[in-house]
Amino acid sequence: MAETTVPARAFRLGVAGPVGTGKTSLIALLCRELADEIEMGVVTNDIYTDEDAQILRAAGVLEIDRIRAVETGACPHTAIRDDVTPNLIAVEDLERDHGPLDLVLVESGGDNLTATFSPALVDAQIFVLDVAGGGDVARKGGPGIARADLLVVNKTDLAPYVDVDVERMLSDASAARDGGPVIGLSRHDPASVDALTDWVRRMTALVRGGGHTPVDPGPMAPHSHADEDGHVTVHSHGTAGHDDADHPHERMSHTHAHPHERHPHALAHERPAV
Ligand SMILES: Nc1nc2c(ncn2[C@@H]2O[C@H](COP(=O)(O)OP(=O)(O)OP(=O)(O)O)[C@@H](O)[C@H]2O)c(=O)[nH]1
Ligand SMILES: [Mg+2]
Repeated sequence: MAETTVPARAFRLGVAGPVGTGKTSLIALLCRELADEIEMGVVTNDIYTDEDAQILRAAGVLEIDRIRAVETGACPHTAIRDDVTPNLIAVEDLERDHGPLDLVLVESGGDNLTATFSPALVDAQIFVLDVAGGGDVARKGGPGIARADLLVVNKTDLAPYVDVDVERMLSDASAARDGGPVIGLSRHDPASVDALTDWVRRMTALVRGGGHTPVDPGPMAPHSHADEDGHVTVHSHGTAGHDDADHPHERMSHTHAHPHERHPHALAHERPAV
């Protein structure tokens, strides 16, 4: 019998980046532009709320039940890198309820410059910076900037107001990525929106056709968090994708657009070979 290389599941595309760079807006844009031609779903990760999911549902860009939220608890990068189970369950729920899907977008909770997705959760990832974070940020590098599958420099329309030279920032970013793809994006610039949607279309076809091997951009640098009581903890993560004892996970939960019974998912998730 001939082997098929087409994966039985959707292309999982992560969207990471620092707080407020425009991850939810980018996802809304992709839904608006592509939902007519690509079967899509979205999973959002917020620390204590499902606010990003609510924003996307309110934007009316996708059927509300195709937008699911994971509440990550204190340590947002944990949910996309060290303990990906609630996200995998949310993705699998979407595929079970609305499948077959072509593309599931997973938004990371806004985090620091070194937060990246585990390849156990996503097939590819976009890292989002914005010009308002400063023209130097791209030069500083880090695993997301250097090795995400695509780097987006967002809000280029704001560059004149924050004294950033966009061309310079894009060429610095390209240098930090050894020539890897970089897109300057503004939702007010249709050509840049086309560049983004073209990249997503091409990646979807590549991944669904079995022609893409996920790459791990690498672990986070040591970093610190303030907890709810204002205590700051500095820590680092192991490189093998397992939990550190000082990371609280107990708050992580998985919520739905409307209540329905939890299904009996096994907690061990094997990633099908692509
Ligand atoms: N001027 C301009 N503003 C933008 C653009 N894209 C997003 N924004 C604004 O940037 C702000 C943050 O956008 P979000 O999409 O919520 O950012 P986020 O990265 O999802 O934020 P967190 O999830 O909180 O980390 C919002 O006020 C958006 O309207 C853009 O292309 N141009
Ligand atoms: Mg967001």
